[in-house]
Amino acid sequence: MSKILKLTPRRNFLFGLGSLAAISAVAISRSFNNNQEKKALDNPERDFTVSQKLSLKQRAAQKGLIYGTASTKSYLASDPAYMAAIVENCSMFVPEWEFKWTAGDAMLRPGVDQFDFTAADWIANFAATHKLLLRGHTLVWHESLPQWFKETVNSENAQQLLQKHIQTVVKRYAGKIHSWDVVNEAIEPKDGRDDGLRITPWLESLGTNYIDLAFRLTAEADPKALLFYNDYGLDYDTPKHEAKRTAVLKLLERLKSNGTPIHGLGIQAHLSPGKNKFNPEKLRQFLQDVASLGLKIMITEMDVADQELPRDIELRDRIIAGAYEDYLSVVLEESAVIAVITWGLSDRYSWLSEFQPRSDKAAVRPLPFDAQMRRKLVWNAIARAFDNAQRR
Ligand code: 9MR
Repeated sequence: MSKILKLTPRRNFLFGLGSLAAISAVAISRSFNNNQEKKALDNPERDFTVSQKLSLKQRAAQKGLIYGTASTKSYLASDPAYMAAIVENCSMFVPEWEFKWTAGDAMLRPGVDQFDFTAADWIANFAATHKLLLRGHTLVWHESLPQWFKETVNSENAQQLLQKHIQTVVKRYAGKIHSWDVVNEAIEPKDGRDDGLRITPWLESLGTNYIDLAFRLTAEADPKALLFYNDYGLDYDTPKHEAKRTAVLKLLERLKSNGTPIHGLGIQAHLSPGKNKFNPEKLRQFLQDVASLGLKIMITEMDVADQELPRDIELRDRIIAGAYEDYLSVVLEESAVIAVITWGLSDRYSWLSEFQPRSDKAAVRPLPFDAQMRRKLVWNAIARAFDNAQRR
């Protein structure tokens, strides 16, 4: 119990990362004074033009792909222009808060025996009304857990808690969900275990089998939904990302060989150009390895952190759009990739403004539309990647 209470909340963890990032921001802005570095990331001649007047979802659909975004009831219900842009551009929707145990202003699990579906139902209705495919995000995560959970969970009651949560939530939306992120972010090589599993309340109370169990319970409660394992830190050519790719692959292999009902891997793709080296070959190989297990792949939370990029908006937007197109043109070569989701649609609403703000206080610009709901080069970059993709 005490160990669980000592777990660092995500917010602090990210602020922790934030301060580390602030230190490396100094290093990076130094390197941006170095023209060579800047040239490597920016090409003022780069072409981001697109042909035809089609939305992102139409361009994706032409290739048998899905494009979607994440948001919350709070933003959608108070912002008709934002809602309209989502409906115009997206064919898939992910609730950023409402299907979690608790997040933002949403509280699905107010108590050990309590469920409050008001906000989650609103999201399910919104998706149905606008014919958006709906993702369930997420059932089992070490973050966004209510205080009562942390005070209650132990090895005697954890299985029952997991079972009750999954059966109740998944059954309620059964038939309405395209895919569930059944387990989110369960790998953390730096926690030091041989299997790379993150040390979480679930692992500590149930052992390694909590992952298999979660997938089996979800499959029983909604046999039609696709079941995904979702994680971040898989994108770059760094020892950290390499270790994560290896551990995720090992986990997926184990789940498949146990006969666990898993259908895909969600790659979050929170990118940070200028900070990490992108190696298309390594990413391609990883995607092939995942696909060879018979799994689908979705890019589930794409955005580009600009915390360490130059302030100049034209230059910054070009670098960000370049990072999107470079990444997507590699992942869309793999036919197992079925969808691309950005973690928000407009810079008006991005977790990065709060979690990874710029030290110069300039607004972050991680998404396809700016804060005034005007299309940015990122929109073009995504459109181009869809236009150039092979048909599925
Ligand atoms: O964007 C989400 C933010 O609004 C929430 O406060 C936070 C905690 O629930 O989660 C953010 O989304 C995360 C996602 O659920 C899992 N991958 C990382 C995302 C960004 O932190």
